[in-house]
Amino acid sequence: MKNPKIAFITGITGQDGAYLAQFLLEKGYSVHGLLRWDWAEGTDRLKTLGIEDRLHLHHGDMTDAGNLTRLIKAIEPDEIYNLAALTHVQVSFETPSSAFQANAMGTLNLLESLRILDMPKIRLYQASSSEMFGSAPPPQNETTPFQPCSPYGVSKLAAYWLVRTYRDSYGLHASNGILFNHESPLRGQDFVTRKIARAAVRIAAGLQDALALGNLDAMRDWGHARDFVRGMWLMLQQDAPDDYVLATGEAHTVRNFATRAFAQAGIKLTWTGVGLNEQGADSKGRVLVTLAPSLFRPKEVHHLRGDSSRAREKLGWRPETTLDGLIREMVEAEQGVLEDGKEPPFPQQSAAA
Ligand code: G4F
Repeated sequence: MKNPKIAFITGITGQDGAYLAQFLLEKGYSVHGLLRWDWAEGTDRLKTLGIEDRLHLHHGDMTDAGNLTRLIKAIEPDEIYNLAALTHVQVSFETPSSAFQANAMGTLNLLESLRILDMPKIRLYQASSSEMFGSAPPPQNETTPFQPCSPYGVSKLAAYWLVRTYRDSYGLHASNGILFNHESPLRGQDFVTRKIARAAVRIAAGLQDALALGNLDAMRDWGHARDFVRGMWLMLQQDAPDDYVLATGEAHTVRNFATRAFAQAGIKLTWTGVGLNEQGADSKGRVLVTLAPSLFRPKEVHHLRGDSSRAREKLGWRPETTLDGLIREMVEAEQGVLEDGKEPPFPQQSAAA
């Protein structure tokens, strides 16, 4: 029997890492993952997908170059997916230095390991982000000039350029996936989609009075993480490395997402008021959504809507889950959690989100 391909995933315990590991296992890969020893969420997502026991997990840290080099030498992967990062934009305003260490310096450590080890068969996927576009007007694609608006966006842009520089200088097979927002029931509770889905279900069940949100006017292009990890893999199956946008091409406001999620949970929201006084109420006039100034960011990315024509044409990639399908899955998952009577996993990382 042919030996399986070997994949090494940094950030395997996150939403994307868990779905990617599941996807690669289904393809017959031997999957290794980097596990941060102090990671609070542990392996909850891997357990939820029922794959933890099929993985090879190694303790390590993106900021420890020697550790990364030794691991890559021992694992001898065919493909590396660099998903490890501090991913919360608001948190990156609070801890910009550690965001930069993990996201930019971590990627540099990985690239240097690959250069020093000189293992040319290895293909690298870099998790770049639509946050790099920042205030650039939509639709954004691979040729749109970047205008990041947060320490997170800047750190991801540094990593993006490092990958391109190492690709051009040393011939690495390294590709950037510029991914627009992608969500699922495995999202952390401090990202707006999961926060809304969870609150809608808890309010409908009488377990929570109201939900506080920040900027309702921000527009995001939300897809399903399961669709996006398939795109990551497709990038590494190409003969030549390149950079690709993955997006649904549709953008909606946070307000619109909340309206749909509450409707899925059985509550019809009506919005009244302007600015910080805007609020969402149910048909009995009970105020269920309010705005909190602390949840607004120092600088906001107002409108992200991706043009993924290149990925659709060259990779044959397209998203399969609609926004309503995504919301249904997220709300139903929260309802399932309540029925189980267990506290939901993947807790909040930030007090300010
Ligand atoms: O869910 P979010 O925190 O995601 P954000 O900032 O768009 O970033 C996510 O997607 C990026 C891809 O573009 C990734 F690179 C990044 O790692 C992360 O996965 O916020 C979405 C929008 C923002 O405009 C935010 O200001 O929702 C707005 N928002 C309004 N109220 C809120 C809230 N965001 C959060 N987290 N919590 C709120 O209460």
